[in-house]
Amino acid sequence: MGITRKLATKLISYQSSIRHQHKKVIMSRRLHARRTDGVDKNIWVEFTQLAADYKAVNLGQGFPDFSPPKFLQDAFCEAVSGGPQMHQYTRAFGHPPLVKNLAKFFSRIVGHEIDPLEDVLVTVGAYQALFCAFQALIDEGDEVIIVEPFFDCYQPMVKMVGGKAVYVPLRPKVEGSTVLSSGDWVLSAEELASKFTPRTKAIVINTPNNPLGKVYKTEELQMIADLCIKHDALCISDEVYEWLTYDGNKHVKIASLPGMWERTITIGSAGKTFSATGWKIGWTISSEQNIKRLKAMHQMSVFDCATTVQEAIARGFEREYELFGTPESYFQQLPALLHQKRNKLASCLESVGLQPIMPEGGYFLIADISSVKVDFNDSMSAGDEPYDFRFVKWLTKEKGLATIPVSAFYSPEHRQEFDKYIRFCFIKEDSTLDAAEDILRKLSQRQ
Ligand code: IK2
Repeated sequence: MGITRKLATKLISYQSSIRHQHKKVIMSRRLHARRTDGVDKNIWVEFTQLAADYKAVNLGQGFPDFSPPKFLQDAFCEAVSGGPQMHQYTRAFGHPPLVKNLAKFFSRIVGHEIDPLEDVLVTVGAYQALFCAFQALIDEGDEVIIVEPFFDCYQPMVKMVGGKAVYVPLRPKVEGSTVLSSGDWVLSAEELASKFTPRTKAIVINTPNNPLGKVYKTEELQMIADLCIKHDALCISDEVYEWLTYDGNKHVKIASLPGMWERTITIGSAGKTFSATGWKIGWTISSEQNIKRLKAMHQMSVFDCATTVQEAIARGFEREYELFGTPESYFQQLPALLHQKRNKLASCLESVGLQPIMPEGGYFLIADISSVKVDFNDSMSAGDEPYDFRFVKWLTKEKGLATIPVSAFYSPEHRQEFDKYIRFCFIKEDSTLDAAEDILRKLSQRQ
């Protein structure tokens, strides 16, 4: 008995010393890559979960709560029953019918003959297009100018390749009274010019802009183009909301300006174009020498995208090519629908004292929350979280309305200046917008 106990004690101490040594090995080596440091937090993960947890009326993340158009759903069903090849791998850089139709469609718009096989790359949403662009074109030490407010992933994607993000904000030009339109938010030509250095590799722009809804005018794009040409820099142009413009504002592609085709990487999204964000298909269009580099990244990560979905989107573009500029075109119908929804939400916000900034494009609207006085309870005033983050959490948890804090679209340097705005997504059924309106009215009555 004595011997058994002794043996057992020895065994336990041996096991514990092995565990200790194993732990020491783990602790003494860094078993992860540095590029993942500091990029773990993500507003979409956090706030989408919060909206779901509290079953809130969701005007947060940017997706429609209605189905894509019937012609697209039909195209998808036809693709699914279109034979065995529809269920197998397709060409790595884009399903042939899709790249052909994208090239045909956008050649007409850019005014440049786009080669479907050399100048187009199909990706897993615009998100992967952005990832490939930064990975393929930015080196360690390169500077990348990012216009604020910006879609939040640009900054961590630049960081991951060892690049340095340099920020330049769109600022409201306050002439006289209040700023009412996203068009009043402008870049200072001098400030932008001062950001270009010999290390500048690229500038990232987003038009129509998320979250502000600004649609860049030709003169503004020309000013950016002139600087890119002068400093031999690239322009990564995120145009996922290109069809969604209002009040006569027109989307202009910077790639169509003289001297910009070779140095612009234009990024688009089928999810945003056809109200099918879950399909996760995007693309980049650029000159062959740029796309060749992006293709290398794509083939080393994703390789190719889902065949059936690409086939359906190809048919969607084929239809839009035929109907372009007519009232039957989805690219006319969707902005017409969203125009009404934008106005509905804006007038509700205005009537409850949340000053909206009227977006010229996209499907988001930002509003000033300064007039709402909130006494956050202790659990919501934790740490040094920006005011708008605390406000959005309070609105979701206590009032059942999910939105997105606007300071998340700014660099840490400028976040404080813009934490009095929150973002509402208006590509929602009218019943969802009505439910949001009820909540906002009750909120204004308690003030
Ligand atoms: N670029 C911009 C400017 C986007 O807005 C998005 C999608 N954003 O949706 C989240 C939100 O803002 O609520 C993307 C790129 C990514 O597009 P895709 O869905 O095609 O990957």
